Amino acid sequence: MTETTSLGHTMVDDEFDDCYKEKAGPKPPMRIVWRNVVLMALLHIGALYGILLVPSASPLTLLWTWACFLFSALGITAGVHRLWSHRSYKATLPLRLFLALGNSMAFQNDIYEWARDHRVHHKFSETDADPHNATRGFFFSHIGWLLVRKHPDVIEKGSKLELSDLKADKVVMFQRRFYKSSVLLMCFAVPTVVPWLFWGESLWVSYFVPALLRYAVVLNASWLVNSAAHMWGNRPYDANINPRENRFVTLGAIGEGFHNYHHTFPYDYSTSEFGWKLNFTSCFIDTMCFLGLASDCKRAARSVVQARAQRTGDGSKKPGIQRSG
Ligand code: ST9
Ligand code: ZN
Ligand code: ZN
Repeated sequence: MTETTSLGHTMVDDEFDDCYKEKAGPKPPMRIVWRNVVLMALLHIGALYGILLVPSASPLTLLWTWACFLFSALGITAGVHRLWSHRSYKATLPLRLFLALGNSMAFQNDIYEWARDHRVHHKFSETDADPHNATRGFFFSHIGWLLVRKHPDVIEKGSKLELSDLKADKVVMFQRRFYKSSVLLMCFAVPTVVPWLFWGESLWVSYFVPALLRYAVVLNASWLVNSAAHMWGNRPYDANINPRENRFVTLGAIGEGFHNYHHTFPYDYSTSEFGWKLNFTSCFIDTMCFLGLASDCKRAARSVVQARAQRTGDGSKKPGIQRSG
C-alpha cells in the first residue's frame, strides 16, 4: 500500500538515503550494448541531417515541430517527472491521459521504468546505485548510461523501492503494456504524417524535422539535467550535494534546471522557488489547476527554504528574495 501523511500527501520513495554504502573493491566491468550505440548514433546523424532540412521546412511545419517539442517535453516534466516520479501534485484522468500521450511522444522508456529509475536516482544520488551517476563523468551521465548494462546496485536498490502508487495507476500500466505501439504512433507516425496530410509538407522533411530532430532535442535537453545540472552552477540550498542551479539547462528543459533546489526539496511541484520564472512547466500545471484538471500542488514553505539555504547553502542565495507564482 502507498502511505499517506497526515496532510494527505502520498509518501514517495525519492528522499536521499545516506545509509547506502558503495561496495568496496573493484567495480564490475562496463558492458557495452552495441545495439543502443548504433541506434543512438543513427538518431543523432538523422537529427543533424534534420537541421540541414530546417530552411526547406514550411513555417507551419516549424510551428508543428515546436508544438511536438512542447507536448513531448510536458510528458516528461509535468508528467513522468513531477507527477509520476515525485507525486508533487494530483491529476485527473483526462490530464493523465494527455501527459501519457506526450510521454510516449518523448520516447524515454515507459512511465513506470522512467519513474523507477528516477526515484533510485534521487534516493542514491551519485553512487553506484544511481542509474546516471554523475561522478562517472559528463558523457556517462548524459548518454553513456543508456549504452551500457546497469550497475547491479541500481537494479538491487531499485527493486526495493516503493512503487505501489505506479502499479495502481491504470494509465501508467496501460501505457507500459502498449508502449512500443504508442511510441511508433506518437513519436514517429503522428509528427511525420500530420504536416504531410494537412499542409502538404514532404514526408522526408516531416520525418527528419518534427520527428527525428525534435526527438533528439528533447532527449538532449533532458539528459543535460543529469549531466550539466549535476556539474555546473550554484548550490544555494545545499552545498553538500552536486546538483546545481543551471539557467541554460532550465531554458532548454522548460523549467527543470533548478536542480539544487529540486534535489533538496523533491516534493515541490514547481522544482524552484521562483514560480513561473523560466518555468513553463509550472505555468502549465497552474493552468491545469485553474481548469480543475490538477490539484494538491505541494510546495516547500518559504521559511523552510530560507532556513535550509542559511544552514547548508553555498551563500549564493540573495536573502529575503520574494517568491512569485
Ligand atoms: C531516456 C531516459 O532517454 C532519459 C531519462 C532522463 C532523466 C532526466 C531526469 C532529470 C529530471 C527531470 C528533468 C526532465 C527534463 C525534460 C526536458 C524536456 C525538454 N530498479 O533496463 P534493463 C530491472 S530513454 C529495479 O534491461 P540492463 C528490469 O526491470 C531513451 N529494477 O537493464 C529488468 O528486470 P526483468 C530511449 C530495475 O540489462 C532488469 O533489471 N531508450 C531497474 O542493465 C534488466 O533491465 C533507450 O535508449 C531499476 N532501476 O540494460 C533504451 N532497472 O528482466 C535504454 C532495471 O525482470 N535502455 N531493472 O524485467 C536499455 O537499453 C537498457 O535499460 C540498458 C541497461 C542497456 C541501459
Ligand atoms: Zn526529480
Ligand atoms: Zn538529479
